[in-house]
Amino acid sequence: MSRLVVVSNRVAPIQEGEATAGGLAAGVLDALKGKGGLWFGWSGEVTETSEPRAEHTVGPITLYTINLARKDYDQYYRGFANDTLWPALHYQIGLGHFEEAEFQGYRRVNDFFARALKPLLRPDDTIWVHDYQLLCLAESLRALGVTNRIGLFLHTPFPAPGVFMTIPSHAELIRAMCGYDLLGFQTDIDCTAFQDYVLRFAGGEAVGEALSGAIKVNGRLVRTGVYPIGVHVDEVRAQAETPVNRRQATRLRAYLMDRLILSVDRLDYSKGLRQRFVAFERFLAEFPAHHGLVTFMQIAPPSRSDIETYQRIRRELEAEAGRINGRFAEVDWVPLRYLNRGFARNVLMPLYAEAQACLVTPLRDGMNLVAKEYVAAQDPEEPGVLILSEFAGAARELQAALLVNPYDEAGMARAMDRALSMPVEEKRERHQDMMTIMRANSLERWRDRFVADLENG
Ligand code: ADQ
Repeated sequence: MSRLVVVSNRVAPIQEGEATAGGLAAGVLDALKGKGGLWFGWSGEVTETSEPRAEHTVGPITLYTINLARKDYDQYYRGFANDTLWPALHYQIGLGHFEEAEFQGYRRVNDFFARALKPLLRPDDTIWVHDYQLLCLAESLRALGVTNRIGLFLHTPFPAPGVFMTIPSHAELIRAMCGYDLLGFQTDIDCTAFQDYVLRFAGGEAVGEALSGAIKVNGRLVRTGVYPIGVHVDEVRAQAETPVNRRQATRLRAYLMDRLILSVDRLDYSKGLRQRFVAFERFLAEFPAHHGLVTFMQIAPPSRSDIETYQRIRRELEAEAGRINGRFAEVDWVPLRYLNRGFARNVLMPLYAEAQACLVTPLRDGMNLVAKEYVAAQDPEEPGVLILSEFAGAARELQAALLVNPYDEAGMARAMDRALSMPVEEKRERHQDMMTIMRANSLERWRDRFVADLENG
């Protein structure tokens, strides 16, 4: 059996026996726990020079981290990855900004990852790379003579070619991505957009049946596929139900009114928070029957706060929250609670279970695991309602949610009213439909299908 080597921008700090964070970290850890293997990435530390830093072992997993120099961090991470690629991948081209030097820094750090990883590799290792920070890593490894199977899973959306082409280095990026053996996407929309670019603009030719996803390009065979990431449904429900967690959530709830609408996001402009706040204001204006009874709680810890666009969205939201509360609050009622910090999963999951509705309305999202966690946390007898953006990857599977367009404030306001007035039978039916799909597309299945396809391709 070949060893699994996972490479991601960050290696999550893990200790043996400790509960781990959600999302990518949980998926990666699961994959590694099953087979054993190596997890390689940046330590999160910025030091004088970029250098290999530490290796330590937790059970069957070896964690290997590297440090980044200030210039590398600025150009690769803060610059090209988060200020050019991230907005373009999320269709926010007006927010992106391109500097050739930052793109060169991105390439330089991908090369550095490859040089630091190569001595650790064995000939039959399978290498699974994660996300938009490392689009060029396979090409860097190939240049060093690495012939192992290398796959990339993109956690973000992949946009339509016309949007991707707004990045001046788009052709070079696509050529580098074609150095992978397998490219995995969250949804058919992302996968088709990538294929469309390669077939129409990069000289690729489809191989085999039209839907096989295999493309011949630059003399190599590249396979593409759709692997929707999921959650551990039973684990989420168990966390939501643990008595001590529940007590904590009930205490939190005691400060709120009868009806709780919850949103949980990283503070990121792709998550549509400003539009959501405005939609909530419209809901309060148009459905006064809920006044005095409803609380909208937005949990959004700052992220990437050393980037200007992120500082701006933070300022905007603070102003909006103040304005909306100023307009509607009463001495005994504050309609909007804006919590600018993260919460541990053992607080978050029971809070999901307590909320009558969850508003997940990104302008674009690769998947959005909050939507799936919310559904998994519900009591099947008395579930809450998921209001979901049609532009979240999760909407491709969770068609039984109340789907909304995040640019349509009136539509979102109506959906809030509908969620709070929905008969319990309808809620149960919708919940059951979503659970059936989520059980089929669990985190285990995502990991097993990707690794099997990469190994057996
Ligand atoms: P993210 O953009 O970070 O991830 P998301 O999928 O919503 O977004 O969340 C990932 C995890 O972070 C979830 O487990 C969630 O519980 C946790 N989380 C989010 N906000 C939190 C908060 N305020 N407090 C505490 N925990 C919070 C990227 C892509 C997504 C894709 C994931 C996984 O942008 O589209 O779903 O990777 O592939």
